[in-house]
Amino acid sequence: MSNKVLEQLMEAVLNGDDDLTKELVSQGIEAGLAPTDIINAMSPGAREAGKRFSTGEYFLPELMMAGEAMNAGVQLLIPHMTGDASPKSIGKVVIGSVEGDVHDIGKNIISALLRADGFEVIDLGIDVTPDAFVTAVKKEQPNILGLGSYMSTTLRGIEETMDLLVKESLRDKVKVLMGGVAVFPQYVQRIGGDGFAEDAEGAVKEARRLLGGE
Ligand code: B12
Repeated sequence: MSNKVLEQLMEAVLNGDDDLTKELVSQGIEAGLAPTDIINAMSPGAREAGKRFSTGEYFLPELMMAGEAMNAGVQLLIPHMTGDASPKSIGKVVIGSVEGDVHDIGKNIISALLRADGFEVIDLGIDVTPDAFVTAVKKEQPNILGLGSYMSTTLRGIEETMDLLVKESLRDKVKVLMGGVAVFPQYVQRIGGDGFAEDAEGAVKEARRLLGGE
């Protein structure tokens, strides 16, 4: 039964059917599937919607509906990503989607999984300016700064944030973890980031690695 749920989930997200997505996610939770497996089943639906949008087969309303369906499923899953609920924080992360970028479903998943893993997460939300990231780094003194960029046009936000960190003499005080569909390992290396992950489980592993490397 569970495999069938996972197969149907991709289609439900792609079709922007949020009721069916929520129903299938609930069935998956009841069947004892891991939240990350359920997310991994929904993500190809969102990716395919993006592909169809770029080829002109989907228009903005369909893109929005796919995003809403994915988000509805993720919101149901977040309370189930609680980990061992240990009150002790293993490290602090400030995270946000960069300036000009309102995509946040992936970032929200990462924030939830990092919290579940014992990190204290300060989520600055979407469309976060370099100034706002740097102000938060000064105030919160996190171990890790997470920058999410989901469009080629918003990669500039990552670069400007890195430049401002250097200018404010903060670059060696925080590890910078980067991700989102517009970001690639070679890019991260080129602009001097400390870590990259292409999915949420990878992000938790990278965050732990960066903590250990301090
Ligand atoms: C849903 C969606 C939307 C929704 C967003 C809803 C929301 N609340 O986020 C809406 C409809 C609002 C939207 C709007 C737009 N979108 Co849009 N959108 C998508 C879509 C289909 C799916 C994104 C998603 O949620 N995926 C599911 C999540 C789980 O995956 P994810 O984001 O990749 O996150 C995973 C990893 O990347 C990683 N990760 C994510 N964040 C981070 C952060 C860190 C620190 C780390 C380590 C890892 C990490 O872990 C996550 C979990 O596995 C993508 C297609 C795609 N391939 O991504 C297009 C896409 C990103 N959008 C695109 C575009 C063009 C737009 C618009 C400009 C459309 C328009 N004409 O208005 C606007 C821009 C708005 C803006 N200013 O930001 C393009 C970008 C192309 C480009 N230039 O690079 C894409 C790629 C579609 C395409 N192929 O054309 N969009």
